[in-house]
Amino acid sequence: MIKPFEKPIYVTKPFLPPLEDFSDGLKEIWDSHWLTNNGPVLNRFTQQLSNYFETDNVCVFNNGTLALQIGLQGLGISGEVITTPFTFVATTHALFWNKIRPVFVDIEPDYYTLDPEKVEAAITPWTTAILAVHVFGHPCKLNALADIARRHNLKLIYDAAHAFGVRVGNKSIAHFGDMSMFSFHATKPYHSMEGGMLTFRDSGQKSTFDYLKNFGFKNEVEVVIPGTNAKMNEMQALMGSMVLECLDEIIEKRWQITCLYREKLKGVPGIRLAPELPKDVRYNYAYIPIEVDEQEFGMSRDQLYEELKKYNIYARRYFYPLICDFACYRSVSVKDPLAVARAVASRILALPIYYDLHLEDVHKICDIIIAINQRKSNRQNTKIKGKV
Ligand code: T4K
Repeated sequence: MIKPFEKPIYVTKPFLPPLEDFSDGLKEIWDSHWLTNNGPVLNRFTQQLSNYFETDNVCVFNNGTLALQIGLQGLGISGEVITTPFTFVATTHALFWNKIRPVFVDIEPDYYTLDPEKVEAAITPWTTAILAVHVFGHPCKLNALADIARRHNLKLIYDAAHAFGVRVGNKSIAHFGDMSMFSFHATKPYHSMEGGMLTFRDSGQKSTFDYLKNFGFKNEVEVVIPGTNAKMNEMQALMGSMVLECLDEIIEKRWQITCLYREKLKGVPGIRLAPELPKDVRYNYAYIPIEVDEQEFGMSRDQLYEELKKYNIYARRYFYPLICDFACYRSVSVKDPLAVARAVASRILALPIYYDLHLEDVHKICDIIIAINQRKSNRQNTKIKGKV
């Protein structure tokens, strides 16, 4: 029997820069007494992001949810938006807060992103945009979605909350579609404690987003739009700036962890990992989602999730239930049967991955999964023999 971990192993754990370095940064904030409202640290951080993403069209927010909400408002999206039910609930909430009707369509089975064929079939005269999610950092079907958006004159918006650092064909993923939202939440590979960002194609939008996140102020005496307060503060910006400097190292470590999971779980009956991404994708290894096939593995995803807890491993069922099954969205009419999304939501389990996770611990997590599987198969074999 493998011993449980002494301390809980959560699905994620934020990377933190050395405390002394953060304290040095805090000193600058203490000296300036400038805590929020476009302070010097935020301005410097915004410039770093702009360099990193190779565009001036960036706008930083206090979290990803408000970034997306404001982005939709700023682009004037209304009516119906075609989107995925297999995501974090904030994607749909951002539509709701803009009084936009979500039209849920199915995902594709490999990487769990929106299925372009289903998108095209769901377009109505009220459709104004597609809101797709690079779920787990897996790039959506970029060309197919762009083609549909162009032919139907729709805005193409990406929830790229999981995709910081992802590149496709040597271009940042931020350069696809009309607008992308990135989350800098503590649970993400890249973070600023809380935070978010929009990148966008049309530079003319920048001032609208800036006004919207600051109550609509254009200057001290003019409010040009009923905005809200979604500003990032100086401490978030300091964290964001420091974590950005370590991003390559963070991604490298997550790559090692992912390779080990892939190697160890390969061939375990009933465990499926997403296929390797195409060669032109530089992935950020944001999550380790596995699908658990109840028949082949010998137990359901929920049973495995509970079993892992006995070993002090806290995997997460990202993303279950589907958004359309949450009480607050059950009244939304859904025409697509969502066959793939339903199956995936019932089987998906995100395993622990974070910078501090030792490779020995990854070995152990996999050994535990293998042992659980073998124990179950042995019990089933004994039962069958007993019947013969
Ligand atoms: N769109 C998508 C597709 C998203 O996934 C998200 C957020 C958004 C939009 C909205 O972006 P933000 O407004 O959040 O910027 C977490 C995060 O809170 C959320 O940001 C994230 N997606 C979602 C996928 O995961 P929970 O409720 O699962 O997090 P929680 O608090 O249970 O944390 C998970 C584990 O992480 C904990 O068990 C322990 C560990 N943890 C967590 C925190 C917060 C730490 O070790 N330290 C920490 O500080 O939602």
